[in-house]
Amino acid sequence: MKTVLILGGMGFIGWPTSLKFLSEGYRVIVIDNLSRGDYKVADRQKADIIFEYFDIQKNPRLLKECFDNYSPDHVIHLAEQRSAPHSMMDRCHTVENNIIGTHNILNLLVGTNTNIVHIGSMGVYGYDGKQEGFNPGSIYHMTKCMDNQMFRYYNKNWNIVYSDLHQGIVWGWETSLTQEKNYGKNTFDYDGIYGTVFNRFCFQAANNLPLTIYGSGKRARAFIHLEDSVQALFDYATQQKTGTFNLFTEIHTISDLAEIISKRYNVDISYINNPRNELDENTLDMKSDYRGKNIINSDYMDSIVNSLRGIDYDKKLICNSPRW
Ligand code: USQ
Repeated sequence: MKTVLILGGMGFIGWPTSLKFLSEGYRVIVIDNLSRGDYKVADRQKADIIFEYFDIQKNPRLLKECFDNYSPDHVIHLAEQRSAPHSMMDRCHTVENNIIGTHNILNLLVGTNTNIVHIGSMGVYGYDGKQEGFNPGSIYHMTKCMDNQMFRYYNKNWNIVYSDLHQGIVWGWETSLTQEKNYGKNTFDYDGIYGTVFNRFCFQAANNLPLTIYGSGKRARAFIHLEDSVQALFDYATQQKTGTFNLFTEIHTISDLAEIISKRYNVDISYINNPRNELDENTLDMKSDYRGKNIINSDYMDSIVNSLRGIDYDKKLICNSPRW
């Protein structure tokens, strides 16, 4: 039986990825520090996974024990602080967590045949219309650029096989596997720090709140659905391709997304001062290395919006983004 180590395997992308590998017959080892603290771990441990609870940045010794005990075929690295707004409030934590954590893993891959798959971000290129080289817009995106440099170096010097997947904004909630299995719901963030734009709009539409466009909203961004994101992680892990890949299925401006949702669910749009330091308008002329589903503005979107109707939420969290 093949073994996969999924770092951050309890999170929004990690949990469906864990179930995906399980369904493909893998022994699945999840390592997670439960930093968001709100996962129903007891329910999830009913699944046939091995769960190791520790922080890979602070405990390189425990990480080494896991490598020695389980000899993984693949490592999926999702154990990063993944919010751009949070990274602007806690720069040191984001850099320490993401950079040292990634390096702790790479250090243990030397001398093994284990490949690593990591989620980077389309935001590493910046959104200035050039898309040449790296030009990060936040500390979070800066750490993804630095991760990429470390992958390249470890590949050059020790032939470490890595796939760094620069994904667009991952949207959605459940996947077919998280719905089918009875291990509790996947995580969903609607707030202004961890919630990302399209999921926030779905949540706002479901609860009859105006859609919060920052600035003019004429900024183009790339998107990929959670189910595609998980499939890509599985494909790149098993195909063992080395390199940096761009993964998205659709490009829309924020205002186009808001228009689609506003019309479909009859909700208002509210233009608010942009809390972020970013261009107000940009185009995005990028090619994706992944073919997946184009399902924004579909029945699938209806199913997310309907499942978010009437759930308890805290109004103070809708516009709580830090300014930078
Ligand atoms: N935005 C709004 N209204 C909102 C929320 C966001 O107009 O209510 C705008 C932002 O100003 C920004 C765009 O939507 O221009 C995207 O913001 P976001 O919060 O959806 O995404 P971002 O902060 O860029 O980061 C997210 C994830 C990150 C991932 C990244 C992919 O948090 O983990 O790597 O998307 S990408 O953006 O392609 O770099």
